[in-house]
Parts: sequence; C-alpha cells; structure tokens
Amino acid sequence: MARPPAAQLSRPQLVELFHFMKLNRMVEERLTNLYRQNKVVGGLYRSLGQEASSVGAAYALERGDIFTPLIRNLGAIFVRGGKPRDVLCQYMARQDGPTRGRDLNVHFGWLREDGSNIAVISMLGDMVSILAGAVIAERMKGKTTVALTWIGDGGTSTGAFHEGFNLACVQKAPLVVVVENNQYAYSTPTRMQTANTRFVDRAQAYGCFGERIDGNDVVAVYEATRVAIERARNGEGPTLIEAETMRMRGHAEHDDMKYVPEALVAEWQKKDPIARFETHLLEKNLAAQSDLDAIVAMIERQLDADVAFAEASPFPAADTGLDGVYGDVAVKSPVPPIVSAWDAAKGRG
Ligand SMILES: Cc1ncc(C[n+]2csc(CCOP(=O)(O)OP(=O)(O)O)c2C)c(N)n1
Ligand SMILES: [Mg+2]
Repeated sequence: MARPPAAQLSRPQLVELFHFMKLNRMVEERLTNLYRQNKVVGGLYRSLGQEASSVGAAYALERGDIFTPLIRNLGAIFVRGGKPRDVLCQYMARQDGPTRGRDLNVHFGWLREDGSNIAVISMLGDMVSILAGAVIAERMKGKTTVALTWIGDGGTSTGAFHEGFNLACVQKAPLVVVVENNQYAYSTPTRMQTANTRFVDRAQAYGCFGERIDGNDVVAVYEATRVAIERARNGEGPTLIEAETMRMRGHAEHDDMKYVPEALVAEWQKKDPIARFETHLLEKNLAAQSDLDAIVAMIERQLDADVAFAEASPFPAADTGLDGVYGDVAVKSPVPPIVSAWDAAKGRG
C-alpha cells in the first residue's frame, strides 16, 4: 500500500518514527557498553546523530520492496522487521544470531515476500550495482519492486558507485540511493574527498532526480524518500538524495575522532535528530511526554531481555565453523569435485 505523504502521517505513525530512532540509539548504547566490556567481536560502528536518515528513509518503503542497510543504517533494519536480539548476537558473534556467529554486526539479511534485506558486503559502492541488478530482475518478472540503499560521502568516490549508479540511471532502474553526507569518511573531510561537496549536483550528471535534504529531520527524509520511491515505481528511474548529517562518533568506537573540530561537533549536537523530533512532537501536541517515556521504558525492558539472551548464547562450536559458510558443492553438485594433480598423485579424491 502506498505510504501517506508526510503531512498525512497519523499520530501513531509519528510516534512509531520516534520509537524506531530511539530503538536505534538505545541498541547502540547497549552495544557501546558491551564493547567496553570486550564482549563485541570486531568494531562497533555507531550511527549516533544519523538515526533520522536510516529510519525516515526505510519508513517510506512499501511491502515487497527491498533494501540494503550499510553499517550506519541499523535503524532501517528495525523499521523493516529486524530484531535487536539478532543484532546483539551478531555483534557478539553468538550461535543464535542470523549468521550463527559466522559473520558480524549488520552483515546479515533475509529474503522474504514482504520485503528482503539483501545482505550488505563491505566493499563500498558495490551494493548500488547489486541492487540495480536485483530490481532490474524484478522488473523483468513484471514486478514493481523498488530498492533502497545508502552510501557514505566517501563511498561515492569509488568506481563501483559510479558504474552501478550510471547503469541504474540509464536503465531507469527503480532504485533510490541516499547519500549520507556525514562530513567525514574515516578521518577524511568531504572537502578533501571531492572538489564539489554538494553531492546532489551529481544527479544532474547521471541524468536522474536529485534532492538535498536536512538528514536530521526524520519527516523530511521520509517525504523525500517516499516521493523518490513513488517515482521509481512509476518507471521514472533513480533518485539521488543527499542527506546532510554528521557522524557524531569516530569511524568506530576505537577512533577518538580527534581530527574533528570540537566546534563542528558542538554545532551538530544542537541538531540532534531525536531531541529535535521529540520537541516537535511535544510542542505540536502530537504526543504526550508520558507516551514517549513509556516507549523508552518499554525499549529498556526489551533490551534487558535481549542482552541477557545474547550473552547467554554460546559461540559456535569450533568444529562447526565452516558449516553454512560455503555451498556443499561436493555433495550436492552433479559436477564432480575438482581433484588437484597433487591429490591425484596421492591417490586421493
Ligand atoms: C572499496 C572500499 N574501500 C575502502 C573500504 C574501507 N572503508 C570502510 S568504511 C570507510 C569510510 C567510509 O566513509 P563514508 O563512505 O563517508 O561512510 P561513513 O563511514 O562516513 O558512514 C572505508 C574507507 C571499503 N570498505 N571498501
Ligand atoms: Mg561519511
């Protein structure tokens, strides 16, 4: 069903947006504590200050649409039905997580009729061509599926981004890409990344629609993405949305971001997307403080249980480490297994 224009979002829907942003932040706060207790395996990549651009954009997707969240799009996973418990298990490499401890953090997905999460791969830019291919395949089957993904300011400098997005545009693939301009790619500020730091200008070069929005305004993100999705579904091709925001933590928790001027952080602190939205809801009488407090209390209770569950979950047994990682080629494939000359000489295989 088509998503309503922002102005027609109901009170429960607005409160739901608040809920997802708060959930995004609170799960990451729990993960930060676990990281400091040495219980997170690998890095912890926070989306502090960027919750609106994940939640607002994903909230505009419709049933059956597909998406790929990047490392800072945790909120989008929750909007599309992913569970905090799964994310906690992933970050701690536990057996009960979706990849059963084989992969980490948001590197998991699902294929479902009501909307798939095509699991992210690390190579920046590659998901653009993968999703373009996925929705072109859907179109060939007569479906009107739209795909949504995000890319960082730094990620737009890759050849993969250019190849994938150019293909999507010339094919008028139903793809929406949100460029999360969070001012930095690791320690590289955008002015050292590109000679034109207005990423939206690239839309003209690719011949697609472009819009630049306040990425810390969840309703503005929702509306721009909703319009882009509608256009994509009508066969009008991709939109490049530039969401201006700020990465309020280091690249990951190990990074103290000393290279970011303190004044810049202070400036963006005032634009915190959750605090702003909360004030908006209260000032416009769209929600009562008690409603919002109840949501926070509910999330706390849920996360108490989820953290306990994840901590109680074992690591995968070492001798099962390769199970489910590679296709069982030797057993299931009609093609005989490859036998190396060395194996043949030894009489094996
Ligand atoms: C092709 C490729 N090159 C380098 C990396 C390593 N890498 C991972 S995240 C990152 C910085 C990305 O910055 P940006 O795209 O702005 O996203 P942000 O971290 O700010 O969300 C780099 C260099 C990678 N994953 N893929
Ligand atoms: Mg960045």
